[in-house]
Amino acid sequence: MEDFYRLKDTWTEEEVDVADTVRRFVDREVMPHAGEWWQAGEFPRHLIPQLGTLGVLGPTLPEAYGGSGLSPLAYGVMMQELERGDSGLRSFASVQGGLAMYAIYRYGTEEQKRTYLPRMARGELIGCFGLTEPDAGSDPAAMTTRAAKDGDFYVISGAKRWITNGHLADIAVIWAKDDAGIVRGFIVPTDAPGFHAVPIRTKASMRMSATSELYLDHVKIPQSYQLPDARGLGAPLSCLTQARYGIVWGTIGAALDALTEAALYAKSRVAFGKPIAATQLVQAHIVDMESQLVTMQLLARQLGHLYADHTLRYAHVSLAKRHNARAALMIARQAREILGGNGISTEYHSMRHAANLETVDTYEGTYEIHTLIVGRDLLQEDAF
Ligand code: TGC
Ligand code: FAD
Repeated sequence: MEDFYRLKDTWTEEEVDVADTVRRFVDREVMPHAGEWWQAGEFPRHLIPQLGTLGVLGPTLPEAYGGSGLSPLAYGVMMQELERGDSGLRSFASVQGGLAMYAIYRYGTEEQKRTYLPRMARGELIGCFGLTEPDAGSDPAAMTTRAAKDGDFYVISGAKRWITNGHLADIAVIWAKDDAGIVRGFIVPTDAPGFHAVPIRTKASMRMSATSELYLDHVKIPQSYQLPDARGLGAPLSCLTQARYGIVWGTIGAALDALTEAALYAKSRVAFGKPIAATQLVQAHIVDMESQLVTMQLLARQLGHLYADHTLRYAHVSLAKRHNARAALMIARQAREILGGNGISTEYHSMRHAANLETVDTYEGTYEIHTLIVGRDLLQEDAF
């Protein structure tokens, strides 16, 4: 069920090793407590040093910057194993590695890379990525946060919303328009005067993840905190491509956990004198779920090959993110249904995954936005 098409036969030794290591960690440290942490609405901060030691924070970066130069496929299976535990755990790693660290790696100076990246890889320094604003989510070009030049300083003012890791972070990568209206990136220490992070406590999804509003009230930072090579919206959008790639893989983990739970439950739950697994309608659900899962796995694997071959385009990532987030959500909802009344309890995992996947379907570009990205690529017509 987990590997119906025997894709693991093609895994490299590196992929097998990282998957086993992360799987053991998640089974031991996360699975027994995931429901409880999710209910409490808190990110398990005590796991952060262990996540650093496991090597899941920025693993594709070169060793000089604290990474381990992992292949895109090995990185993918790592994200899959994390999200088998909880989407919030994978989100922590995606934002730290795929967004905040990648932004510094791709657009920062050598000094910025050496100052921040190794400590971020070890989990000693936490980062967040502030692009979305209260009135600019799908359309980040409409952002109103401003970075005004003031001698050798920038003064940043504005608000960001829905920022993962926001109130855990030591540094925030903030995207703001400069005096010429060009989007630029800045490394903002979260203890700078005028910077406030406020947790969002009303979530019915992603409850194990820290999500925040960020307020920047005339936050004055030296020019040396600017990411000099980031000019224009393409810079933050290129970071999104990295994190979206991780989501394509991560969603497989959540879907797999839900499907496995539903299949086990169906075999042991008796109704009308026989296991519900022996009814045609439950089998139809399970086969639909497996069919979706296999499609997700094949998409992710080929996406990984395109990445490794340097032929990956962002529309490829959009199609796979759109498909896999929605397919995982459908699988988790069906799993919840098979579990009946028990399915709504966090003693089981499927409802927690389904609730989380509502966010995953929305963040990093909604289903509709990815439809329009792929539509534009295929038809060369902009329909936003
Ligand atoms: P558009 O003209 O399309 O693009 C501007 C420039 O950027 C380039 N570009 C990309 N480059 C790399 N990767 C991508 N994904 C790119 N998308 C666009 C593009 O080629 C262009 O370059 P150039 O050289 O021609 O200037 O800009 P637009 O304003 O029309 O916007 C297009 C649109 C709607 C696709 C874009 O705004 C978009 O993707 N919107 C969705 C916003 C989004 O996904 N936000 C996510 C915030 S972060 C988050 O959710 C973290 S969740 C936590 C976790 O990951 O776990
Ligand atoms: P809107 O853009 O207001 O969209 C509302 C609806 O309108 C959606 O269904 C959308 O698909 C639809 N829509 C919009 N435009 C069109 C169109 N042209 N055609 C058809 N339909 C359209 N952002 C960050 O910067 N950093 C983070 O770390 C981060 N973490 C997040 C964590 C969580 C838990 C959540 C929920 C969000 C996070 N986000 C983060 C923000 C996320 O990326 C945005 O919520 C997402 O991009 C959608 O933006 P929005 O919420 O403003 O929705």
